[in-house]
Amino acid sequence: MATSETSENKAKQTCNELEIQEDFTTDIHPLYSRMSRFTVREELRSRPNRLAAIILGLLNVVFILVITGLSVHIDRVSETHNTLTLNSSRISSQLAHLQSEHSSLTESRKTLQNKLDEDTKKITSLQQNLNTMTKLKNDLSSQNQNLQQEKRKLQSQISNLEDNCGRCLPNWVLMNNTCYYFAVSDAVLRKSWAAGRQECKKNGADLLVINTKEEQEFIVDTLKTLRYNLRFHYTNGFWMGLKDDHTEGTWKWLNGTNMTAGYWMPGEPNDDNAAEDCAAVYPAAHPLRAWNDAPCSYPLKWICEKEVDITPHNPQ
Ligand code: MMA
Ligand code: CA
Repeated sequence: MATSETSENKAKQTCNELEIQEDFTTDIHPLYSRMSRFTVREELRSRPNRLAAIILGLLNVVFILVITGLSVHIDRVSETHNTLTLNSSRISSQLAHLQSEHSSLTESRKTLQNKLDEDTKKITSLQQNLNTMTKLKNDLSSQNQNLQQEKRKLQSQISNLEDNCGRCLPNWVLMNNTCYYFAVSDAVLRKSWAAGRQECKKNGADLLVINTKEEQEFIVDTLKTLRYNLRFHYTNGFWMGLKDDHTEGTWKWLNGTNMTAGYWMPGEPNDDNAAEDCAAVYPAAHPLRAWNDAPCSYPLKWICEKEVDITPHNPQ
C-alpha cells in the first residue's frame, strides 16, 4: 500500500513539472510548443506502463535476487550433499572394514577357544597323571619304608643266627649271653602259664624274667620282628615268669625277686574278676607299656630264657 501511494505521488509530481514546463515553453516557438504538448500527452498516457515496467523491473530484481539466493542455497545443499555422500561412502567402507575385522576376530576367538578347550583337557589329564604319580610315589615310598624295616629285621636275624651258632638251640635267640625262645610259630599251640613253663623246662630253661628296661625293649622288639605284630588281644600275649598268686598285688619273678619296674599297659594290672595272677607280655606299640595280668589257666603263648650253653662258640 505504501509503495502504490508513493508511485501515485511521484506521478502527480511529474504531471506538475510537465505543466510548468508547458507554461514555460509558450514563449518559445509555436511549432515547438505544439510538439511539446503532443509529447507530454503521450507521456501522460504511458505513465501506467512505466509504473508497470518499474514494478516489473523491481519484481525482476527481486526474482533475480531470489533465484540467486536459491542458486547459492542449492549450491550449498549440493556441496553438503556431496560431503555427506563422501562421508557416507567412507563410513560404508569403514563399516565393511570393521565387519571384516569383526568376522576375522570372531574366527580367531573360535580358534583360541578351541585351543583353550584342548589345553584345559590336557591340563586336566596332566593333573590326573600327576595325582596317579603322586599316589604311586607315596605307595612306593611306603613300600620302601616297609622293605627297609624288613631289611633291618632280617639283618638282625642274620646277626642273631650268626651269634647263636653253637651257643643257643635252633630257633632260639641270643642276647647278652642269654638264649630266648619265643613260641611264635602257628604250629605251637597256646597253653596255660604252668604248661608253658613246662615247655621251657623241657629245654633246660624257664619262663622269661625281665631284669632291665633294655631287656624289656629287646623282648617287645623281637616279638614284633618275629612278625607277631598283631593288634592287641589278650590271647596274643606271651607268658612271663611273673605272678602275684602268693599275695595279691605283690608281683614276684620266678627267681624270687620282687618286681620293681613294671611295664604294664594302661589300666593294668587290674586283676580282672579277681582271677588274674599271671603276667604276660604283648607285642605292644609302646614297648614300655606292654604287660597285662591274665588268669593263669588261660591258653597263651610263652617266652623261655636260659643262660648260654657252656659250649664255646667256634665259628668256622
Ligand atoms: C581285658 C582286660 C584285661 C584282662 C583281659 C582278660 C581284653 O582285655 O580286662 O585286663 O586281662 O580282658 O580277661
Ligand atoms: Ca589284666
